[in-house]
Amino acid sequence: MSEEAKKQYSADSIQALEGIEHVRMRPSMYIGDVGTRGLHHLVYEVVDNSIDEALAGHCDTIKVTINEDNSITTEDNGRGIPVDIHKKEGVSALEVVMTKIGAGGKFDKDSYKVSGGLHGVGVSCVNALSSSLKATVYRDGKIWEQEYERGKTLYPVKAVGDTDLRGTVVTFKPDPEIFQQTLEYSYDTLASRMRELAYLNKGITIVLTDKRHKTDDGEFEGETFHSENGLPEFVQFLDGNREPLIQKVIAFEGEKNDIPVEVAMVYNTSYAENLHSYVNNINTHEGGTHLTGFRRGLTHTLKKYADESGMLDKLKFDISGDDFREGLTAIVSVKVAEPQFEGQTKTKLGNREVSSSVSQAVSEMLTDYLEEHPDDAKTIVQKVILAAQARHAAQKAREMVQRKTVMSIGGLPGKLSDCSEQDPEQCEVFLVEGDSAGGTAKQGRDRKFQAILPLRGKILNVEKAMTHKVFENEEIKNIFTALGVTIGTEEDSKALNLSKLRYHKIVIMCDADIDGSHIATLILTFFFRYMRELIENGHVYIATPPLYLVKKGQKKRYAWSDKERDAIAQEFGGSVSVQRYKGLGEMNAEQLWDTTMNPEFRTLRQVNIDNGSEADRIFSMLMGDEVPPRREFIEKNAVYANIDV
Ligand code: 0RA
Repeated sequence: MSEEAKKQYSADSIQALEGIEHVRMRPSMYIGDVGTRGLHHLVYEVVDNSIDEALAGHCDTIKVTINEDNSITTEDNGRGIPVDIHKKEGVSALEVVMTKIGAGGKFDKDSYKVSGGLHGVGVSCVNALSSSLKATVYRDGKIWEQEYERGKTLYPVKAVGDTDLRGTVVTFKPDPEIFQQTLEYSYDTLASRMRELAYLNKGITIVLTDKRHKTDDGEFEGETFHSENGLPEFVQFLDGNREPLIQKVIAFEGEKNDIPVEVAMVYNTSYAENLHSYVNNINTHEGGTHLTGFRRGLTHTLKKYADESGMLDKLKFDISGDDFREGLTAIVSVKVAEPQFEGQTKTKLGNREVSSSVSQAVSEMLTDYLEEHPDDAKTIVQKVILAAQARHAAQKAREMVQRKTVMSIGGLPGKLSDCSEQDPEQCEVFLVEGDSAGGTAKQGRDRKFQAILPLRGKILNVEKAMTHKVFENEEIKNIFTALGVTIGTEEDSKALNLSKLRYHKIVIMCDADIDGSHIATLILTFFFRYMRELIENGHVYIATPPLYLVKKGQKKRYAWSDKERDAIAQEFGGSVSVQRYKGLGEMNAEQLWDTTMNPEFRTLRQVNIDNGSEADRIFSMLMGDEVPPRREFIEKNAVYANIDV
C-alpha cells in the first residue's frame, strides 16, 4: 500500500469505526429497540439480504439456524458477497459490506433492492451489535472468511479452502452488552416471519432449524417454508378455518404504472375485516397509500356492480365503504423502489403514486371476477347489504354506550370496585373471571390503585357475533364504561378514543386451567378486535396465578409449573403436602395478593402483537367455529401460550 493509500485506509477505518460506535451508542435508532423485538430484527436484517439475492434471481434456498448458544446462522446459495478489493475503499468488498454503516443497501447500484428490514440498515448494523460475527463466502472456487468482534475486523478477508459451491453464510451472536433484557430467540417469532417471507416471495425455500431442541424422533426442531403460489396461498392460510362465503381466492399479480402489485382476497361468513398490507416485504401496520388504493378500488368496483345489478334499488339507507369489507380477508403487497414510511411506527406508506396503481389493479381483478362468477357476485352483494343493515343497528347501540360513558360519574358499572387513586397512570384494573373470584380479589387488592371488575362466566365471543350484538352485551358495555373508552367519532365510526382511559394497566385474571385460558382468550379477542390500540400501546396484561402450594410444616412455597413443584418438594425433602389450585376461587385473599396481585412478587405478562397477520389467524382459529384445531392449539401451547402471538 502506498503512503497515500495507507492514509486513506486509516481515514476510512476511522469513519467506519465512528459508524459502528454510533450504532452501538444508539442501537434503537437503527433496529427499533434492544428488547426481544430488536433481537429478532437482527435475523430479519441478515435474511433480507438473502431475499434480495433471491429476488434478483440468483438464489432459491435460505437456511436459518438457531444454534445451541442462541447465536444465529443464515445461509444462502446466492452469488456470494463479492470479496475482491473495493475500488473506493481499498479493502475487500465483503469487509465494506460488513463494517461500513449504510453501505449495504447502496453497495450494488444495479440490483433493484426491494426487500430490506423495517429500518433497512444493513448487515453492518447486525455486525456492530454482535459480540462476534463470522462471514463465510463461497465464490470463485474458494471459501473466503472474515471474523469480527463488536463490528471490528479481526483479520483481513482470507481464503481458507476450495469449493464448487456459491453462497454466503453468516453466523452472529448478539452482544449481551447491548441486548440486556434477553438473548433468547423465540422459535415461534422467527417461524412466523419466515413463513410470511416464504408466502410473500413465492418459490423461495426457507429452512428454519432450532438446534436447542430435539423432537421425539431425535431430529432438531424445525420447519421448511415454501409457497408455490404466494399470496393466494397466504390469504387462505390467514383466513384459517373461517367458513368461506365464496370458494375461490380473487387475486391479481402484475405491474401497474411500473409498480409491482400483488393482491389476494377471500370473503368469509364472519363480520371481521382482515386487511394486511406489505411494502417490500415489510408489514405496514399503519397502512398507507397502497391500502387506500385497495379500499377505493374495492368499493368503487363492487358499488358499480351492485348498482348496475339493481340489487340496491329497494335499500332504504346508504352503503358505506366498511360494508364492503365485512368478512373480507385480503393482502396487498407492493414493491416500491423508494418507499417513504410515515406514521408513529414508520409503517405507513406515504408514496402517493402507489394508490392509483393498487386501485387499478383491484378494479381490473374484481371486474373480471364478478363478470366470470355471477353467483359469487350476488352472494357478495347480499352480504354487503346485510352488513349495511347491521351497521345501522350497531350505530344505534354504540350511541347508547357512548351516552352512558359520557354521563361518567355515577355512570360506572355497579360491579366495578374502583380504586381511590385518580391518576390513570398509577391505576390498574383487574378483569376477573366470575363473581366469587372477583370477591376474593376485592378483599385482597390494594384499593388505593387497584380496581376490580368481575366478569360473569364466559364473555361474548366477538369473533362470531355481529357488531350490534357486541355493543348490546352487558359485560362488554361494562368494560367500555369502566375503562372510560369510547368508540366512534363524527368522521370515523370505528375510531377509538383512549384519551379518557382510566387505567393504564388492564390485567386479565383467570383460572390457570383450560377454561380460564379460554376465557382469557375471549377477553383478548375482544380487545384485539375492538380496542387493538390498547394492546399496541402496552396496556393489556395477563396475571399468572400459581398452580400449586407446596407445604412442609411451617414452610410453604408456590409453584407455577410441575417442574417447579417437584423442585420445591425436593428442596423441602421428605413428605410434603401439595395443594393444587384448580381456580382462583380456591385461594384466599391474602394468597391471591401474595402470588398474583402484589406488584412486588407477581409476574404480569404483557400482551403484545408482533405479527398482526399471525395474531389475526390465531384469534380466528381459537374463537371460530371449528373445535378440533382450537383444542389442539390450547393443549399444545399449555395454559397461556396463546397470548404471545
Ligand atoms: C452485492 C453484490 C453481489 C451480491 C451481494 C451483494 C450479496 C449479498 C448478500 C448478503 C447475503 N447474501 C448475499 N448474497 C449476495 C453480487 C455481485 C456479483 O456477483 O455480480
